[in-house]
Amino acid sequence: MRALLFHPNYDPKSLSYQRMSGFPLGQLSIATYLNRHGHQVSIVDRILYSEPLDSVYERYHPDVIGISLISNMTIPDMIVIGDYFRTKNIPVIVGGTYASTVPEIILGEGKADYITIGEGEQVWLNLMNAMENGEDPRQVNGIAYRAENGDIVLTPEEPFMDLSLLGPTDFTLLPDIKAYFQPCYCYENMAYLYLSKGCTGNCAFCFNPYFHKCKRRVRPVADFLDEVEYLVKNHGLETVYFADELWGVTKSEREDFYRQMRERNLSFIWGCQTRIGVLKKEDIQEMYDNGCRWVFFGIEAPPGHLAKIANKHLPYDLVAPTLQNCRDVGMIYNISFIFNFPHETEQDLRDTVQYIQSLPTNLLSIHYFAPFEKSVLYDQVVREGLYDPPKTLEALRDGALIEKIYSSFSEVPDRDYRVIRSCFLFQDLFSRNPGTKKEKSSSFALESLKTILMNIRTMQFNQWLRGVFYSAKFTVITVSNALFFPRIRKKYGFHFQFRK
Ligand code: B12
Ligand code: SF4
Repeated sequence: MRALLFHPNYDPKSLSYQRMSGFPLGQLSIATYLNRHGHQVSIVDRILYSEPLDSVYERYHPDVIGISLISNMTIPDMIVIGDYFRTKNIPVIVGGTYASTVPEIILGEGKADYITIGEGEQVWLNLMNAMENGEDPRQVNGIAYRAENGDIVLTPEEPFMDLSLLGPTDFTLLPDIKAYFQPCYCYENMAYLYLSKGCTGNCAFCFNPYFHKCKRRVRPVADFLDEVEYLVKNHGLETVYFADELWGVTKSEREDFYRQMRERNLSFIWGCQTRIGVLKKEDIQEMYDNGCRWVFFGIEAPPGHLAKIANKHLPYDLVAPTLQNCRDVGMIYNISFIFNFPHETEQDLRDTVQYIQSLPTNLLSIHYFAPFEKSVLYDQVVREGLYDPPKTLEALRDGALIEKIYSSFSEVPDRDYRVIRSCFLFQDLFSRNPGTKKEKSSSFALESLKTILMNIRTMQFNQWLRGVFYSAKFTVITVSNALFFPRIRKKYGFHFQFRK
């Protein structure tokens, strides 16, 4: 059967310079798997290309189409694509992390025939085979559909697959691989690729415990390195950002990775996300020696009752030493915190500010708590009447998620959050990274500027211009918030600490 998998474009309302396209890894993996099983699957990226749907249809004549949804930012385009193909009586299947958490709303409005829940490869294969053989696709596990009486039915879950059955992803399915490369920190030609899926964490704000069931699975290193080698040798890939939730948890896993890299004589710059408590100083040094130049740690809350709300279970005694070890080794490190947890008080925010300032910080990411569907805290804020959950696609689209402060959650005034967040951002803008001359000379400000300029390669000019405008506005607001509210800074004990 012929299938077409879409990477939908962003809602113009949500456009900023960051709204770029990464490799559509989910669609690539499904397409690779299906093609190896005798189907003909292609990918259409609507972020990078604006070919009209009529012409796409004429070119491919698909039997079925798939649309991926990883956030609310692409809902309008999902509707446009789905409506177009449904008028041609072509079944529409929507999937991906976000779609998996809101099947009732998408199906309730008749915007898809099937939603795949969770990992897509095997479910897609079963669906395509069923359609091809004239069987009822509603017998397939791992999907949601709308029954004749209007009920939304979820079929039994499809078990996780053995990732070694996937094989290396076929990047030749994309017409212009280089269009997906971006600058990252002070490095060029970076792409997101993944070696493992899922994580063992059970954080209350995250949908991952629902999606990956607190399980972490690793692909064969050889498959991953085949992909890197192909991209390095044929397309000039220089830098890899591991899209894994939790990179390299055990020493043996890390050593196996380094050994296989060495055996291929393959060297590239990389960065990853991992957990406090996993890495000792010698491990960080070993990562650095094998090309790693940045590590991301999710801390999210200071020790105490916010940490309990987040259910993060961090070994807090290891936070400062781990960050110091990164600094000593010369590794760039980024730590993240969440503001606006349910019932957060001004004292809590003071504690968070004090805690952050007690750490040897490098880059800092601060998000506002967003109620992600199918997370523990989502259920809590809905139960407590603090959040009126969106019930329509229009309402979902308007829920700006992590960029929005939901005032009903906490006792801290919105302005205080904005000012404190801006102060930390401002501090990052003018601070230097650890590392060699190259990393040190690249401040966050310089890197952001470079990213904006480079995006002109991958965006249409009017999109890019709007992104530049958004960034300029964001910078002006950040700088004014950081400089013009000394009383709020004092209230939370914030003082600037620029890193030299
Ligand atoms: C790389 C990445 C990005 C990249 C590129 C993503 C892309 N494809 O365009 C960039 C940086 C652009 C990005 C942006 C954003 N991201 Co992001 N991103 C990731 C990351 C790290 C990896 C995703 C990935 O490629 N995984 C590997 C593939 C193989 O897995 P997969 O995508 O889950 O695909 C499988 C299934 O979902 C399913 N599937 C996927 N697509 C499809 C399509 C069809 C038709 C079907 C049937 C099934 C299906 O089958 C696939 C194969 O098993 C994940 C975290 C993670 N580790 O998963 C976050 C993640 C997906 N991002 C997230 C978010 C919130 C965002 C942003 C909203 C952030 C922001 N505020 O700007 C934006 C939204 C962008 C958008 N297009 O809507 C969340 C989504 C949460 C949720 N409930 O859905 C995640 C899970 C991070 C997190 N833990 O919170 N992201
Ligand atoms: S926040 Fe990170 S560590 Fe926690 S469950 Fe989600 S992916 Fe895992």
